[in-house]
Amino acid sequence: MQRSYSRLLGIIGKPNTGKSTFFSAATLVPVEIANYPFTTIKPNRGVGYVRTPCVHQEFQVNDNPKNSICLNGIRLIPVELIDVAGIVPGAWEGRGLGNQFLDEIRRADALIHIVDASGGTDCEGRLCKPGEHDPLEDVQFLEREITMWMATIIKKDWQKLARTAEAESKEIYSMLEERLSGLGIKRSHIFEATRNTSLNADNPTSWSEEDLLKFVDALRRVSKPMLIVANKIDLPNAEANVEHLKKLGYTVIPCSAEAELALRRASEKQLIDYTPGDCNFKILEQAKLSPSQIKALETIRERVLLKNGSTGVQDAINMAYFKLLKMITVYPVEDVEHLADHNGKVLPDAYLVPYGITARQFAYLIHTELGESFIYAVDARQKKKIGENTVLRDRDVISIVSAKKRA
Ligand SMILES: Nc1nc2c(ncn2[C@@H]2O[C@H](COP(=O)(O)OP(=O)(O)OP(=O)(O)O)[C@@H](O)[C@H]2O)c(=O)[nH]1
Ligand SMILES: [Mg+2]
Repeated sequence: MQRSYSRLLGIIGKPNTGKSTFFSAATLVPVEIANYPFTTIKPNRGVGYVRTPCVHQEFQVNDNPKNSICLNGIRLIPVELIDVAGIVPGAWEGRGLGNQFLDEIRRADALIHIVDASGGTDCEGRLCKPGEHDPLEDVQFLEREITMWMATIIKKDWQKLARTAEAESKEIYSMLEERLSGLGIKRSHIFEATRNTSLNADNPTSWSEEDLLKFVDALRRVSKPMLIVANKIDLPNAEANVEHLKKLGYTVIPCSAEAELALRRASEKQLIDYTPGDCNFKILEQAKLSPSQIKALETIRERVLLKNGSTGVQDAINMAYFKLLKMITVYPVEDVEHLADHNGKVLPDAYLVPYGITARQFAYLIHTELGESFIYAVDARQKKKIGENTVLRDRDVISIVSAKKRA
């Protein structure tokens, strides 16, 4: 059986910030996009890509990608995204479309918070005078919404849980893990949150209401790490708002989801040469573009790409995977000489795996049987045997030698 380390990225934010535009730009799934709140009601799920330089150039071979795509030396590895309805202040208590929509992000491993950086939408996503609304308010309210939603779930039978843990000398970690598994929260998250708040896990009945909320907030940070994407960077006022957020210490990715969507669509029709995440594009079919389309593309080049280095959509997905979720890419092969699988396909797969994974854990990921019969692995770059406990590095090319077969 093949195990999976796949992760789900949740695209969230107040209504009308460009969540569905971002989702559609990343996945090319056609979805409803409109300039008013609550355009999206039912969540959209789709596949986007993480971008990483492919190792085939370094090894000077031609590759035959199978589980991913290789475009102009760039490996694009599929990842799952979910775009949900807008969240408004008080959603945890049922306001707007309420709890049901917070519930959609239960399974998300990391969150991409899309903010309207132009300040042209109020706290509920209604259009207002451009620049009138401060996006800082959105950043702060959303964190609180998620914390309060989690707190409501945890508080339900907290007293009973804490008392039982103490009376039966059970670990609060395992009890909470069971209680919170539906939220995608793992034991390691609970452990880290307790440590970060210096609360006494042996005596949970002594935690005050404030302690509990502090704990839940820490739990949110570790179990649903969040990235701020400052969307609509192409509009006036956006740049100043991004600078303000950065000055306050927030990590913010300037973004124009609309620009990325236009570029991806033009590239799909082979009108331009553009790989997601590129800092520029080349027009291929000038004759097939109308003067207004050319003007729109040139505006994107000038106002977005040349100013910010990219549209920001790909940077956000990469940052979520590589920084927030601390994933790396590893290429499994069977034949180290030719970097091929048993069908002779060169560098067919690129796996996204958590940083810290060992050679043997990686073998288990490919197949349980391969993990069980693991003898050693070979690092194709160094042409060197590595043991089961060797921690793999980003962009490693690895062959597993097992008692049954090679991978
Ligand atoms: N200028 C500009 N407009 C954008 C950008 N991204 C999205 N928009 C516009 O913002 C409006 C809302 O976009 P949606 O993608 O529907 O926003 P949403 O956050 O999914 O909205 P709800 O589903 O209602 O919560 C639309 O008019 C988009 O065209 C951008 O990068 N720049
Ligand atoms: Mg939407």
